[in-house]
Amino acid sequence: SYGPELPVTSPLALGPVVSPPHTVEGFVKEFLHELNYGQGVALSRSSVNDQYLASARAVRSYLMAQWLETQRRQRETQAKSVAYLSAEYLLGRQFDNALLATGLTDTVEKGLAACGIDIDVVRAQEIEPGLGNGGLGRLAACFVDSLASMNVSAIGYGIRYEFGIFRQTFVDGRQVEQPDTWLDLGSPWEVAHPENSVQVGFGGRTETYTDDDGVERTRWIPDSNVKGIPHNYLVPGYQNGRVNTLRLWSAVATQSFDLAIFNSGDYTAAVRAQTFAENISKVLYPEDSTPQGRELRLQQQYFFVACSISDFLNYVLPADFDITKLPERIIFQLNDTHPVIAIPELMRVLVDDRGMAWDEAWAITQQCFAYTCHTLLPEALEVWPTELLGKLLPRHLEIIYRINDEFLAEVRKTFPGDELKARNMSIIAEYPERSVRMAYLATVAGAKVNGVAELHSQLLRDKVLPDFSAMWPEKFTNVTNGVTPRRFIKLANPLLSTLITDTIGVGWLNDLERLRELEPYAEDPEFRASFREVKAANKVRLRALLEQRDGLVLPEDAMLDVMVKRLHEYKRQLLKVLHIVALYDLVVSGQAKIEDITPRTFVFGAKAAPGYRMAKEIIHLINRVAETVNNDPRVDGRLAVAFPPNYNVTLAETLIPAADLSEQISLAGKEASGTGNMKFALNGALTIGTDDGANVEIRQLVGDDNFFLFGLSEPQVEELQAKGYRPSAFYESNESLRRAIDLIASGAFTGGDREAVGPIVGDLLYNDRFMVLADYQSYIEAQERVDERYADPDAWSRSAILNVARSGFFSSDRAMTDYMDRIWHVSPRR
Ligand code: 475
Repeated sequence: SYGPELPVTSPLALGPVVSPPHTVEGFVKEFLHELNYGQGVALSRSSVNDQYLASARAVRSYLMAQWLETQRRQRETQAKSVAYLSAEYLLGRQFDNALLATGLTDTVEKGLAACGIDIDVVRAQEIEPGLGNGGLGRLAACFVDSLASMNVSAIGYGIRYEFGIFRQTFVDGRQVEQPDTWLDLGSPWEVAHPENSVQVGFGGRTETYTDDDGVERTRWIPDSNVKGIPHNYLVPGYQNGRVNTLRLWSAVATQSFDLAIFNSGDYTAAVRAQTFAENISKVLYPEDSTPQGRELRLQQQYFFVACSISDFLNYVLPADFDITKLPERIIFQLNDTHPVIAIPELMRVLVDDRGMAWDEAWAITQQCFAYTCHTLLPEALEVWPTELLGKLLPRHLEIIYRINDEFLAEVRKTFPGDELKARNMSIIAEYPERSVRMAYLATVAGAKVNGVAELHSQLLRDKVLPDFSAMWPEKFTNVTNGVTPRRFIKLANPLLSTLITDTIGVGWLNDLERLRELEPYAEDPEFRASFREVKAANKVRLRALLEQRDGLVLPEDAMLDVMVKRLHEYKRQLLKVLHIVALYDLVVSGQAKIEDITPRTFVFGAKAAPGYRMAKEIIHLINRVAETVNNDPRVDGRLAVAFPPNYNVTLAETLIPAADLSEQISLAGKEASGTGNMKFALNGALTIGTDDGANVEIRQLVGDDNFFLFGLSEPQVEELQAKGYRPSAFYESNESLRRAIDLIASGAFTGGDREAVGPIVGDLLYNDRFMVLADYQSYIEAQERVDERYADPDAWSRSAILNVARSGFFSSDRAMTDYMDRIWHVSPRR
């Protein structure tokens, strides 16, 4: 609780909040203050880590002033806000982003230099918060950046995992995971508020009782509690003075709970309880797209949404807020099904805690949530066994049953006599075990449901949720993903940014459609030359990084052909491998002269879920192929394969700007959107890709001439599937494909070991769920068109420039505008 009202303006007429002056001297003072009094070291004795922590805290002070002001304005206006609920935020490093947002880059560089410190050394000290797996987590980070940059009142809620996504190492070419100890050297960007902790219950039972007005009510009596401690991360808008909040929760044991057990004399049980609580925010589940239904995962999900709802209702909203007006003040956006348990939680709070009638609470709840789906793979759609859910959250299961009963009554009214329809649409599945379909719950409760690219949204409507879209066509919409141009153009590619600004002036970074103004320069030889120089310099920068980071030495002056994304069979890293092996085979079999092969360096970056066997085999194969190709004198360095371990946001920022060719080669209909594809196009790489996810829209925008399309379309995939797909037929009828597979199968890359490649070869020939073999020939032909275009530097540059000029649509600012218009019905502050 707070004390008496204090003045908004601080004494001595210093203004509402006192920010350090935006001068070199102002920064140095703040920096030394943090170093001497925060870290407790003298400059002369300070370590790089001390210097990093002190610089970060000094920069944070500038943000903090704006953050306080942003919050004051929000309290004043009480405008409708967006609460983004996401189990993952793949933030990337904070330091440069904070400098860019505050416009302090030069000031800080000079200030540190005055202290004898190289800003690059300080930069390199930061370990990125990797609190996400891949696309979904990075999307959340882009969205909170855009919301702040567009001056939208928004708050992000999530989990402060003590260990983020594992650090990937390779031992004998195989992936070995190491814990991500990102907090070990200090976490200068967060502000913890243990005094604002929230208590969350688990387990126990429910009971009914009659309240003072004689009304029958239900209450939940949990058998354990944990405490959520909020950690605020500041999310600065791009040079607009707004700083939003990202609030991440960490779990600790509650005192009362401990005491009860301690008093019972069972010390070890008490310590176990502590462990139970602290396990909840211990580690990010490293499964991307194929989550396992683990109890701890459900605990994590409930933990963070219960904390977030409580925080919003009891702390963010004013104490006298009329809760029936909730939809006028908030929309909770559900980032996939991970936070969907928030729906019964809000119902529980409204009905059980606040005494609201069920129907009124339901009407409110239905206006407060919207759901984004990020997948089409059936194995990625979350279901929770009712047994597990009921044990952990008995009251929530009751609420879900009631929601389902009322929903099914509506279904039976809409489709009279169609009991099959009711069974198909039921939130509760009966087979193979009774469980809750979280996507259905989100669809029933949500005001809107969206997919993340046009094709994906269409397939979501037609294939995943057809009955729902028939019942509520207006519920369904699309918002194509986007990426933040601040991080992925301005910070990642400073040379290109300067070239753009020199050409079209300032202002494009928060109005990315203005990149269109570059179109005429595609025909300008001078501009094309400058554009090529930028790409060449970015390759030099990448070479230096990979040599220093991993001891990898890339050849100079080769086409850089990049495939970076999570390792998954549907993304088809194997198709890329087959291409490399086929080229290698051409060389070593003497079918082609090495001089006739376009020099290419293939770069992979990919983590595999630790339990995903086949993905790990593919990683091993890539490393083996790399070893063989790179060390074969016949290849003479004209083909090279690099697989730097531990691909993350930080590496992406150097890798993507250097790329010539972007590999987006998933089987059509499987990649919901992709967002890496957008980053590459915006940085002037050409895409070789299937008609899948947002590739479809990239191709439409950049034009067929500037995109290398190949492969089956989604309807063709369906057709082939329906008539019976036999991969071995493709193997038998295609010589190049047969030779490539045979070469792998022969053990040529595994030191003669055929068993090591058995699972991969066997799967390709007899299963090939993602139709690698069916798309092989088309892919090889598209790669030949790539070589042809690349042989003409002017033609290539023209296409690359047009990719940049026509990809402004893929700014996450545009995505936010679409969410605001189609889903949230909020507008930016002026
Ligand atoms: C899609 N992650 C991309 C991206 O919309 C799309 C799932 C379960 C548990 C943990 N993480 C996940 C995803 O499903 C995921 O990242 N999906 C991706 O979302 C953003 O661009 O096509 O695969």
